[in-house]
Amino acid sequence: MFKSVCRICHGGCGAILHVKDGRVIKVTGNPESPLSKGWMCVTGLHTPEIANHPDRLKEPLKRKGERSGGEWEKISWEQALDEIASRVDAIRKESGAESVALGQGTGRHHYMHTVRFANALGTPNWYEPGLAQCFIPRITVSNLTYGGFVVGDYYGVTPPQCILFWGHNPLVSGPDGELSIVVKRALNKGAVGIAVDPRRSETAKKCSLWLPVRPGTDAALALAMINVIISEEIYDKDFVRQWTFGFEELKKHIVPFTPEWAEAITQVPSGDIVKAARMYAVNKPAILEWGLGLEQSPNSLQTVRSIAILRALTGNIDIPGADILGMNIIKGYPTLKDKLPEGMLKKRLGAENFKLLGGWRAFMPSAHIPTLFKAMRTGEPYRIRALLIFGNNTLTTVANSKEVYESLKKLDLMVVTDLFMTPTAAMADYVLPVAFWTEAEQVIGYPLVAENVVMAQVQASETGKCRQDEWIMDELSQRLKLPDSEKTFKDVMDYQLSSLGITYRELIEKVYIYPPHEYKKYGKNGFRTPSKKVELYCSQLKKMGYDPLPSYKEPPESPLQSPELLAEYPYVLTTGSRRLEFFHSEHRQIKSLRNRRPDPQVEIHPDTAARHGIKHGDRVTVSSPRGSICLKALLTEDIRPDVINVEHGWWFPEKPGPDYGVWESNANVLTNNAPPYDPAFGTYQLRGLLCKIEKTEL
Ligand SMILES: Nc1nc2c(c(=O)[nH]1)N[C@H]1C(S)=C(S)[C@@H](COP(=O)(O)OP(=O)(O)OC[C@H]3O[C@@H](n4cnc5c(=O)[nH]c(N)nc54)[C@H](O)[C@@H]3O)O[C@H]1N2
Ligand SMILES: Nc1nc2c(c(=O)[nH]1)N[C@H]1C(S)=C(S)[C@@H](COP(=O)(O)OP(=O)(O)OC[C@H]3O[C@@H](n4cnc5c(=O)[nH]c(N)nc54)[C@H](O)[C@@H]3O)O[C@H]1N2
Ligand code: SF4
Ligand SMILES: [Mo]
Repeated sequence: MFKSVCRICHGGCGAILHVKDGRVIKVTGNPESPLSKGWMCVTGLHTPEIANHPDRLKEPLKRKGERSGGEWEKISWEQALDEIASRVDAIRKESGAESVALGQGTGRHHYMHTVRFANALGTPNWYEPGLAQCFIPRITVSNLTYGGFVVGDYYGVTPPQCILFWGHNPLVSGPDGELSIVVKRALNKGAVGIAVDPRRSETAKKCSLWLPVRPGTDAALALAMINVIISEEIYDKDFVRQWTFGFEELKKHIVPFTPEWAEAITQVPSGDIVKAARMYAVNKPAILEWGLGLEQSPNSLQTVRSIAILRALTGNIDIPGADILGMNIIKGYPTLKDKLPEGMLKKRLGAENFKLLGGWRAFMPSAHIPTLFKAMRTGEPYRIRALLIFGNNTLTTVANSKEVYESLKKLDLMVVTDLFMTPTAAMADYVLPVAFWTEAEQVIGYPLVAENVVMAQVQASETGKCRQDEWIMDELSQRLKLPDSEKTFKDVMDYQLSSLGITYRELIEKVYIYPPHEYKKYGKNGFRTPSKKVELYCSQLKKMGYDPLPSYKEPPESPLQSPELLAEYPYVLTTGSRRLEFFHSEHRQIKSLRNRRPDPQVEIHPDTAARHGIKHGDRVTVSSPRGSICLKALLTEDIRPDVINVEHGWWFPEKPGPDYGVWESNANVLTNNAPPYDPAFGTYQLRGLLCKIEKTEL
């Protein structure tokens, strides 16, 4: 029996692993966990089925014959690592380290190690499919506005009185800073809920007020709420006076953004906007749960900023039962950023344009995905020759999959590490088998970025020759003689814990480190911003040439902005709303999970469906200017009649490779990676696009 922490998603549920002959046979929730208290979700409880799945990759594979030909040779780790290292070495010597790019998936255990590996390798070009589309706008805006990242305080003695869910559905997507179970408990205990979402999501159903916003117009709604809170003087006057910077500028700026102005843009009745503003401002303490609804449109900076200001006006920062600033009790990951040669900062693809994604002031500087993939495809501004992907199903999770495919085809060297063969891995030259969470070691600070609780993930089982990603990177670093390659990920774990005076082995004994939360930390030294206050007017943005006060901008592809497309594509497309059973493109091969949700679904309002003769369960073709896919109709009144909601991440492991049906129902065949992007983050548009629907002719 091993006590560990589930890492299938970003959560960190305490888990007890029951092991026999080196295999996990059962998993149960660990009641000792201060976060999950014995609870685990349906996917977590299927850990043994995932860990022991017969399709798990078990040995390193080398391509035989043509790319995507589907023929593989099993090779040893020694051979795989020697050959990959020598090919990377040759490419970096011929074309510069920048021509070797690294890719990775969302928030995995090896996340920061990949950044470290990129810096040591001397390449500025690494990416992750979230970042500009996920979390980086929230983290960066929090840092700029409050000087640190905030998370909901569900664990203290004071319960929240109100929770405002903005473009976020934590009852399903829970572990993205908070666990669904604690959110559900807070709502059940009487916190009043408000949901801003074009769908009446699972979370919205538990709220007393639902604002069905037109996708992509959230900034207008937030500006109007700021207008109401200021003009009705229901802001926290003491907090605003003592702890905010730029209130007078904001007050002047906000005058035109009335609820009536916002109603015309968002299509939310002005009366409901006023009601929401009052509910959030008056019911204190309040938590504001924000999510992807805000980050997947090209006005992500100002949208997230406008919403961040609501917390500050109401003083809901770092007080019990509100949004609290993280404690960061372990040392920051040593990413070796000083090892990246200076000239390389300039070469980072997209950095010059998108300063808060790739520039030196960015929270975690990375390459801009559309610019990187264009470089792969066209050689402009320079060629990307090699791509090493540590767990990202690029063909399903990056916008405009067909262009992604064309880009990957141009590579001289492509390496993918994964648990399973995927349509992306099938294009690689080498596919390396990685350890599942039950097979890997990690120090986990949770909630993500805030790190108020520290936990140990332990190796409890083994599968074939699978090794954890960090080990693979360390082995390559040693072969390439990279700086600091003598220190392995195990040394890094001990370094991180040195702030607590313990080692990883000692953390395993303790299971959890959970110091009491210190509220109102700003009372001592102020907020960690240039003015030491919450920046309603953001001086740092101003310095970088961005608007210091938030504003609204219509998304580039929308019924108002692109009327020329409207005749052919009359509906608004959103993609990606999460499902309990799947993590992005994962788990389609896990029978028990797939049986609960066998087909990719498109949510359509019954009135809209009737116009096209579509019935519940029919096959429907959804098309955008980029392409068409086919899904099963789920008719529901819980969605705006003009909105079509498509699941993302679909491919069919049961269909033949190398494609595994990836072109049939993959939402990113529809999405757009073309400019304009958010000017600070380079965010592309995954929601609020235009589409049409028709019944599929069989
Ligand atoms: N249209 C649309 N597209 C989206 C989104 C959307 O809402 N709409 N959401 C975006 C967001 S927010 C995100 S974060 C991304 C997520 O995008 P990805 O990170 O690509 O998503 P996954 O499918 O979870 O993971 C990719 C692969 O990682 C493998 N994997 C799992 N664990 C490990 C591990 O420990 N090591 C390695 N090497 N591999 C592992 C899985 O088997 C899977 O094949 O998708 C983005 N794409
Ligand atoms: N089970 C499961 N859990 C997950 C994941 C998963 O794949 N599966 N993925 C994880 C990851 S990486 C992430 S980033 C999180 C994401 O978690 P969330 O932030 O909750 O993201 P979604 O569920 O994609 O979208 C949230 C809501 O945004 C709404 N929405 C769509 N467009 C708009 C809009 O323009 N404005 C507003 N206001 N709302 C809009 C959708 O209808 C949806 O209900 O979930 C994490 N948790
Ligand atoms: S919520 Fe995430 S961490 Fe928790 S059990 Fe489910 S998959 Fe695992
Ligand atoms: Mo994400």
